[in-house]
Order: sequence, then structure tokens, then C-alpha cells
Amino acid sequence: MSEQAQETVHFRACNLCEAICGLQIRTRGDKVVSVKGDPDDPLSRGHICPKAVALQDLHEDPDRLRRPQKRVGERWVEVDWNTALDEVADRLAGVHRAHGANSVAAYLGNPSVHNWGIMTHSSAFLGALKTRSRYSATSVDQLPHQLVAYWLYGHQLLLPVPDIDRSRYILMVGANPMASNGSLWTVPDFRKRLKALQGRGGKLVLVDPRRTETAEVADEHHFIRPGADAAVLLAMLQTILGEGLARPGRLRDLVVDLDAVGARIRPFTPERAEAVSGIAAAEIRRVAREFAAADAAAAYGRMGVSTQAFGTLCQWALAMLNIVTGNLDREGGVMFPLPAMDLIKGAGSKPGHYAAWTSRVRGLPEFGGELPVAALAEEILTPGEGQVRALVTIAGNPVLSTPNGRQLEQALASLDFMVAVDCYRNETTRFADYILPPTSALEHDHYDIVFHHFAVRNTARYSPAVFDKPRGALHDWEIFDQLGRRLRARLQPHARQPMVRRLGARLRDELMSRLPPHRMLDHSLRSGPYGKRSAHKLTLSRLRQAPSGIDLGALQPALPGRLFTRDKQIHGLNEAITGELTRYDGVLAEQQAQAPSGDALWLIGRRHVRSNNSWMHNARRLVKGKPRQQLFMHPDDLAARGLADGQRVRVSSRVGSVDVEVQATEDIMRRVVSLPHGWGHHRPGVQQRVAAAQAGESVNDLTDDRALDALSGNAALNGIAVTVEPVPAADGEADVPAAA
Ligand SMILES: Nc1nc2c(c(=O)[nH]1)N[C@H]1C(S)=C(S)[C@@H](COP(=O)(O)OP(=O)(O)OC[C@H]3O[C@@H](n4cnc5c(=O)[nH]c(N)nc54)[C@H](O)[C@@H]3O)O[C@H]1N2
Ligand SMILES: Nc1nc2c(c(=O)[nH]1)N[C@H]1C(S)=C(S)[C@@H](COP(=O)(O)OP(=O)(O)OC[C@H]3O[C@@H](n4cnc5c(=O)[nH]c(N)nc54)[C@H](O)[C@@H]3O)O[C@H]1N2
Ligand code: SF4
Ligand SMILES: [Mo]
Repeated sequence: MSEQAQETVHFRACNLCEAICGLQIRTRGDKVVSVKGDPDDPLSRGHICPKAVALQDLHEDPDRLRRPQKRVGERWVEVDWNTALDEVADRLAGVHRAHGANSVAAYLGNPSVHNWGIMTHSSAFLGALKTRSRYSATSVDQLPHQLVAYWLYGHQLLLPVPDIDRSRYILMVGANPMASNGSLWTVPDFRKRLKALQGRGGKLVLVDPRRTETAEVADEHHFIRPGADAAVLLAMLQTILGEGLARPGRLRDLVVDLDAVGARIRPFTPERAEAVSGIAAAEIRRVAREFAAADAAAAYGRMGVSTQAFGTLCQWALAMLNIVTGNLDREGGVMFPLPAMDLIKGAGSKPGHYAAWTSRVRGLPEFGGELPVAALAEEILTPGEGQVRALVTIAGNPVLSTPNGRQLEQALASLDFMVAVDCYRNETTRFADYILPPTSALEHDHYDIVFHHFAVRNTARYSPAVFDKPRGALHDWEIFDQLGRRLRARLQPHARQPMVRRLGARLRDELMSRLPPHRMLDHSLRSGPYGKRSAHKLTLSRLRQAPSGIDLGALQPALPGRLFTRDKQIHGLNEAITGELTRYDGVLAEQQAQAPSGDALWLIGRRHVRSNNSWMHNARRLVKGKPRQQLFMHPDDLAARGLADGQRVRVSSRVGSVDVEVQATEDIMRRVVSLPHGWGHHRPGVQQRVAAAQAGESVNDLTDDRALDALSGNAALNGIAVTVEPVPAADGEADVPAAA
């Protein structure tokens, strides 16, 4: 790089989390000089969080893989792309032919939805595998949201979001946007938007077992026992319907079975909710009445309530609260965004399907073609027809991010073959035979395909690549295109069709998969809601002329037009929900007044604003400072066990135990402990130097692959029963104890 090189400003949407903030990235030559918020971005208006600098750190990280890696015994060697792609295709096709399509499994991690090349092109590869053994981070996260959206509105992506800029009341359950920057709710600068809401006389009511960063800015915070949210939310619904406070307005004609809902939820009284949740019945009634009386109110719940034993019931109850109060599809309530590239009404829309097949070992339902990832290890470890013998992971780290990570490690070690498309040798990809690393985020262009669907304002923004693609590198989409072509050639999926049709289909697949993402974007923009048939006439070239993005306006009412249900109506109940309500009634009867036995505690998770799941811990600027992986515990619970603040303690669950430092805090409910996820980098073979220095322990060595939301199969990561005791003197300095 020459000293005299000019400084250039690049405009870019950050792809690291769901807030999709607009950035201004200054570069000189091949170096990043600074990363700042873009005040002209119509959605984020200059907001930025500490994680944005990770875009630079990840790009420059010497530990980031830049060439295909092949494991030879205990060693890793670099191989060229053609060799790697050919060998991977040979091995996958070999397992496929010998053991059938379902013997090859795939897992897609969270960054898949933040990288548009994975969105547009992974199907070119995964489609060629034709496997039903598909898994993703969805089932350790938002599966209940998507299932409820599919049942109520007919499409798994039709998720209404709080219209915070016009709202006057937000009831928030199990979410921490002050740390997470919002989830299934693209709300950059949540803090400022909340302040404006409060300035209008509005109010935020938060329900969370921990007094979080969001609790600090909320108007009210209620501690709740982990896993008891369904009881509280159903009791609020029961109060509103029972006291005649429902005002569905025009929704009355859209929702076919409102009266039946009222009858079904009658048994769920605030008194029963108080017994299991710790929130007083009078408070539940008061909040319900306030919510019903507010002019424009939104009920919203996230991770904390979807990753628990009745996660789907929670999401259903939240949706019904919005419906019965007339707040669905109303300004200031919860509304459906209308993105410029529309995955809902656009070509290739995937509304979803449920339980069309089930997992082999445990009989868990598929959703939208995916099985719950809590079943992945047993599908690998259990012999028999259909056993998983090969695995593809894409942008994921399930050893640290899915329940019972130790069991999954055993499973990965037993595979015949594994390949990972990933930029790091992490706790999961170290088991692979090949790691195929894509370009860094700054080396490819970007358009956020997913999160405009959940954004508080309709906008569109295209980001050209900041740096040229290095010679001999491949983008994610190119890796999938190349692998897909090689697999199709080996597996000959059209072999039984006549020659001409066969070639025609091959040609079509190949041409499609060679189209770069930006060509697909241009096509989608033109045919989309702001395209050639609208006043906006949006095209890719128009977006290129507006590097800070284009404002497409505030959210608009969209029903019934946007509904995807066959009869354009909302069905509040179906057999599955009715059955689950009955089952929960029984479970509640058992649980009432029953704390976990003996000295068991409930374990919950935690996110920090300077960390992102398992993979940004190699950015020195983010992890520096005090360690943040302590177990939070109430001083009374420490005292009851004779433990001291700062001591090393052993946390144990059914599946294993970890030794960590405990931190006393009154910001957590009694009998609840909290440990962040995504740590545990001391595993052998992980090549991330900074991460290794701050290894921490993995909370998912404690979470239980058997603890699920039964309806969806989503992992119940919160509310796990654990015990906490001093680390026995003899092994005070010992390494991790082996999992049970
Ligand atoms: N106990 C507990 N467990 C949890 C959670 C919790 O709250 N508590 N949260 C859950 C949630 S919400 C989620 S989303 C999951 C996340 O779980 P995962 O998606 O399995 O894990 P990540 O940590 O996001 O790992 C991302 C990987 O993708 C790679 N990567 C990053 N960008 C790219 C890219 O552009 N291309 C490719 N090919 N690879 C890339 C990174 O190097 C990293 O290895 O964890 C879940 N697990
Ligand atoms: N800085 C940062 N930002 C992120 C991420 C990150 O790792 N770091 N991850 C991204 C991802 S993948 C996601 S999915 C989102 C998640 O976004 P959020 O859901 O907003 O974030 P969490 O911190 O998981 O918030 C869950 C909250 O639920 C609470 N909770 C736990 N158990 C229960 C319970 O039983 N009941 C109730 N009511 N509350 C409970 C927890 O204390 C926590 O405060 O964040 C995204 N943004
Ligand atoms: S909030 Fe999310 S999108 Fe915005 S700068 Fe931070 S990581 Fe990037
Ligand atoms: Mo997530």
C-alpha cells in the first residue's frame, strides 16, 4: 500500500446483526481506516454499535481462512479449489450412492441469513443433495415464531413487528434489544426510538428473569420464573377476553374463531399464572387491562420466550393479544413490512409446511423442510436405515450453539465425511475433512434479503464490495454453484428422463446457479412491490445511485391482501394449538406452586453488546476488557450454598457440568442463574488465537437435547434445571470435566 493512496468512502449496510445499520467505511489502499454510522441511511439514521468494527477485524484477522483446507490425519493442508471441490463432490456423492440421500445432512448457521449469496445459491448445492436431513439454527432460535406465522397468516415469514415509531405501549417478553439490537424486529437505534415513544407518553413493560440492559430503560420490569411465560400471557388474554376488554375492530371479520379462542383459554387464570411465574395475579390483570386500553400497543417476545418448553404457545398467545385488542395491522400496533425484494409474494415463495415427515429416531416434526437440530446428534449416532453419515455445515458452529454440544462432538467424530463452508476452524469445523472458506464480507457486494421483512420502516439499500475479490478466492455463492454442478454431474438426478428434458433441466439449473446474486436482485426489484408497476420504478441501477439507501415509507396496513392463507382469513385455532392448550392445562396443574426440586436452579442465557453468538471472539477490540462469561447468581442463592462472589463453581445438569466463575448480582431473580452462550473455545484444534485466550465455557454443555418445545421441536435452551456447588478442592485447577 502506498502512503499517498487516496482515502475512499464506501457506503455499506452492516450484515453482522439484524439491525442492518448503514455504515460509512473509509479505506486507503487495501486497508480500512474507519467504520462510522451513515447518518443518511433512512432506516438506521447514523446508528452504529461496537460490533461494526468487527467487519474490519474479521477481514484482517490472520486466523481467518483464505484457502481450502484438507485434513490429513491430524494435520491441515492447503489445497487448490479444483482439488477441494472435486474431492468434496466425490465423497458426498459416494455416501449418497452407498447409503441414500438422507444419509447426507446439512446444517445452516445464523450468518447464512446475513449473507445474501448463501440465501440465493445454497439451494443450488443443497437441492442437488435432495436430502431430508436438513437442519439449521432456526430450531435453536425462532422456529416457534415461524410456525405461528405459518398457522395464523399462512406464511412463515409473515411476522408482524412492533411499529415502535407510532406506538404508545410495548409489552416485551424475553427480549433484550439494548444488547441484541433487536431480533425478528429490525429496529436500529432502539434506544432513541424508545425515548421518542416515552416522550409521547408511551410506555415499555418488560418481562424477564434478569434485570437486563433493556430493563434499565423500560418503564416497568417484572421478574418471571424461566419457562412460565405461557401461563402469564394466556392469563393476560384470559383477562382481556373475560372482562370484555377485547376490541378486535375490523379484525373481527378476518379472524374466524375468536369466540372459540375465548372458550379455550378460560382455564388459564392469573392466579394459576402467579403460582408458577412469581408475578402477582393483580399485576397480570393490571398489565392486561393497560395493554387493552392503550391507543396503539404491541406485544412482542423473542429468544427468551421461543426457546422454552412452551415456546409455540407463548408466540401464539402474543399474536392473539395483538389480535383481540385490534393491534394487528394497525399503525402503532404490530405491522407487516413490505420489502422491495419480497420473499413472501415473490417467485419461489416458501410459505412453509409442518410435520410432512418426522425425524427417524425421535419422530420430531419437520418444519419447512427442516428437522429440529436437537435431533442431529442422535441421527448420526443411531445405526439403522437412514442414519446420517456425512454432514455439510454452512456458516455454523452447532457444537457451541446447540444443546448438548459434547454429544454432538462425539457424533461428529464418528462421521464418514464432513465438509464445512466457513471462514474459521472453529469448535465444529475442526471435525471436517475439508473447510471451504469464502471471501470476507467486505470482498463481496451485499443486499439484505431477509431483514427488510422485519424492519420498522420500508427501505432498500445495495452495498457494492468494498475490496476486490482476492485472486484465487471464491464467494459463498460461487462455492455453492461449483459444488452443485459437480454433484449434479455425479448424481445424475435426471437420469430417468428423456435425453432432451434431462439436458434442458440441467442447463436451467446450471444457468440459474451461475447468475450472480445482484442479477437476481435486479429481477426481484423490478417485479417487486416498488418495481416497474409502481411509482418508485425500483431497479438495481436506481439503488446504485442512492448509496445510503432509498426510503420507501412507514409501514402500511396490509390485511387482508398480504395474508397467505387459502381463504384469506386468520384461523386462531387449529388442532395442534388446541391440543397443546389442553396439554399445558395439565402441565400447569402439576407445576402449580412447585419450584424445582431440592436446591436446583433455573439456567438461562445472556447476550452482550460486544459479542455475537460464537464467532466474533477473535476480534481483540470486542473481547478486550473484563471477562464477561461469569455465571450470574443472586447473593441469597450464593449464601444458601456457602459460596462467595468471584469463586469458581461447578454447574451441573442432566447432560454435563462446567466450572466457571460466579458473579453475585441482585439483577437476577432468585433461583435463576445466567451464563452467556457461544463460549468454550478451549477445545483442541480450534484455530482462533484471541478466542483461545478468553475461552470461557459453553453453556450448551449444560443445555439438554431432550428439552424441547414439543409442538415445534425448538430447543428449550432456557429454564434448564442445574445445580451449583463449589469446585471440589482436588480438581480446582482441573480442566473441563467430561460430559455425562
Ligand atoms: N444456550 C444458548 N444457545 C444458543 C443461543 C442462546 O441464546 N443460548 N442462541 C441461539 C441462536 S439465536 C443462534 S442464531 C445460534 C447461532 O448458532 P450458529 O449459527 O451455529 O453459530 P454462529 O456462532 O453464528 O457461527 C457462525 C459461523 O459462521 C461463520 N461465518 C460467518 N460469516 C460467514 C459467511 O459469510 N460465510 C460463511 N460460509 N461462514 C460464515 C463463522 O466463521 C462461524 O463459524 O446459537 C443458538 N444457540
Ligand atoms: N450483541 C449481540 N447481538 C446479537 C446477538 C449476539 O449474540 N450479540 N445475537 C443475534 C441473534 S442470533 C439473535 S437470535 C438475537 C436475539 O435477540 P434477543 O432475543 O433480543 O436477545 P437475548 O439476549 O437472547 O434476549 C433474550 C432475553 O430473554 C430472557 N429470558 C431467558 N429466559 C427467559 C424466560 O423463560 N422468560 C422470559 N420472559 N425471558 C427469558 C433473557 O434473560 C434475555 O434477556 O440477537 C442478535 N443480536
Ligand atoms: S447494530 Fe448490528 S447492524 Fe448495526 S452496526 Fe451493530 S452489528 Fe452492525
Ligand atoms: Mo439467532
